[in-house]
Amino acid sequence: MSDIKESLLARIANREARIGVIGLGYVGLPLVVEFAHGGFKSTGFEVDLRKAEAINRGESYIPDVPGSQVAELVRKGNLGATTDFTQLAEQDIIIICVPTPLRKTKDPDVSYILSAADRIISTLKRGQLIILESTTYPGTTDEVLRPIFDETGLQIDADYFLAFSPERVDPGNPNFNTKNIPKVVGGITTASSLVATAAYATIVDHVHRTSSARVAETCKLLENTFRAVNIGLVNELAQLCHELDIDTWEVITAAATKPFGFMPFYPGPGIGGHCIPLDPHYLSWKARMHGFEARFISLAEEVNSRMPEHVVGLVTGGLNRHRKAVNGSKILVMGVAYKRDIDDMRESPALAIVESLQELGAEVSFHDPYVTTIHLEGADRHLQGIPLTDAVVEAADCVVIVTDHSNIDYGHLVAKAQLVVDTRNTTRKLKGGDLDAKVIRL
Ligand code: SAJ
Repeated sequence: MSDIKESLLARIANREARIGVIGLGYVGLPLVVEFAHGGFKSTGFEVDLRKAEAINRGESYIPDVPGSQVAELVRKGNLGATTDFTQLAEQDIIIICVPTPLRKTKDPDVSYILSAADRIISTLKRGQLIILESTTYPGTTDEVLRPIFDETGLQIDADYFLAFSPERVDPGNPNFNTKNIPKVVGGITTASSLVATAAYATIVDHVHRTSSARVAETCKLLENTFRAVNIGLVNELAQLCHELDIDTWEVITAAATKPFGFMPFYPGPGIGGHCIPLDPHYLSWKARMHGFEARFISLAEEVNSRMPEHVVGLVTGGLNRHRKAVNGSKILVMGVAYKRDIDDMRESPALAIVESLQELGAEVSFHDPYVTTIHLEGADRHLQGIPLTDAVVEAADCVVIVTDHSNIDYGHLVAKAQLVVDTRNTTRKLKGGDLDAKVIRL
C-alpha cells in the first residue's frame, strides 16, 4: 500500500484528516457540517463572504441545517468557513460542491468546476484526496479534472487521489438526509475509490463503490433523467387523456395499485428546479459529442417544456365555455414555486404560464405564500404577489392552481371562484357542489 494511501486512511480512521468543502450551498453546507459533526476539523470554502461570515457566527442559511448545530460545531472548533482559498493547502480531503448550470444553448457550464480546480492546483500537495460532487457529464473527472491536476507534476495515486461522488441532497425531505442517503463513490483508480469510500463511510450509513468515476457520474444522470422521462410520459398521457375525456389521475391511481413494476409519476404544469430540467442535458450533450442522439431526453424535454402551453390552452378553453376571451380576463395564478411548500423559483413553469397569459392580453396576478415577487422575461419585468382574499378570487375570471402549496384551503378557493384550472389535482378530494362545471383538471 502506498505511503500516502496508508497515511490518509489512518488519518481518516482517527479523524485527524482535515476536510475542506468548496461551495456551501444546499449540498456543501450539510456535507461540511456532517463531517464536522463526525469529528473532523472541517472548513467550508466560499466565494461569498457573507456565507462564510454567517457560518463563523454560528448561523445557518440552509433550512435543512439547524443554526444551533452550526453554532455548536463552530464553538467546538470543528467547523469554520473562509474565502481564503490558500487554506486548501491545509486540507487532506477537498470536496467540490459547486453549481453546474446550463448555458443558454443548453450546453453544460463547468466553469465553476474549473474555477474550483484552479484554486486547488495552486496549493495541491502530496497526499490530498479531491472529490467532485457537482452533477456533471460522464468523463468530467477523468478527462477534465485529472489532466489539470497532472499538469502540476503530481501523479494520481503516487501523489494525490481523485474521485466522483454524486450529491443526492433532497432539500426539505424530512426522511432522508446526508447521513442516511446511500452514497455512490467512484475513483479514477482503485486506490482513489478506496480512500474516498473510507472518507464517506465515516459519515454516511451506506457507501456504494463503483468501478470508476464515470460510472458514478452516469449513475447520477440516470437517476434524474429517469424522473424527467417518466414525468414526460405522464404529461403526454395527460394530454392524450384530455382528448379522450379520461381522468388521467384516476388512471395513474389505478396503475399504482400494481405492487411491482410500476412507479407513479404525476402530470403537472411542467418541470422546474435545479436538477430535473437541467441534469439530463449533461448526458445528452455528452452523447452528442459521440454522435449519439439521446432521444428519450430530448423527447421528454419537448413534452415537459410544452406543458405551460397546454395549461394556457385549458384556461382559454375554460374561459371560452364561459363566453369570455383571455384578452382582458382577470386570471389569478395560485402558487408559482417549482414545487409545493418551498420558495424556489428556479426553472418554475409558472413563469412561462404567466408570460403566455400576459401575451394573450390577460390581467395576471399571483398568490404564493412562499414567493413575493417573480421576475419575468425581459428587462426588469417583475410581478408582485397579492394577498389571497375572497374578493380577488371572486373577481378572477379564472383561477389557475400551478403549485399546490399545502397551506391553502382549496375547498374555500373553489367555492369562491368562477372557474378553476387545477394542474396539480388538488381539488380531487373536494366533494359535491358544481365542481365539475367549475373545475378543469390537467
Ligand atoms: N414533477 C412532476 N411530476 C412528478 C414529479 C415531479 O411534474 O411526478 C415536477 C415537480 O413539480 C417539479 C419538477 O418536476 O417542478 C422536479 O420535481 P422533483 O420532485 O424531482 O424535485 P427536485 O427537483 O427537488 O428533485 C430532487 C432531486 N434530488 C437530487 O437531484 C439530489 C431528485 O433526484 C429527487 O428524486 C427529488 O428531489 C425528490 O425525490 O424529491
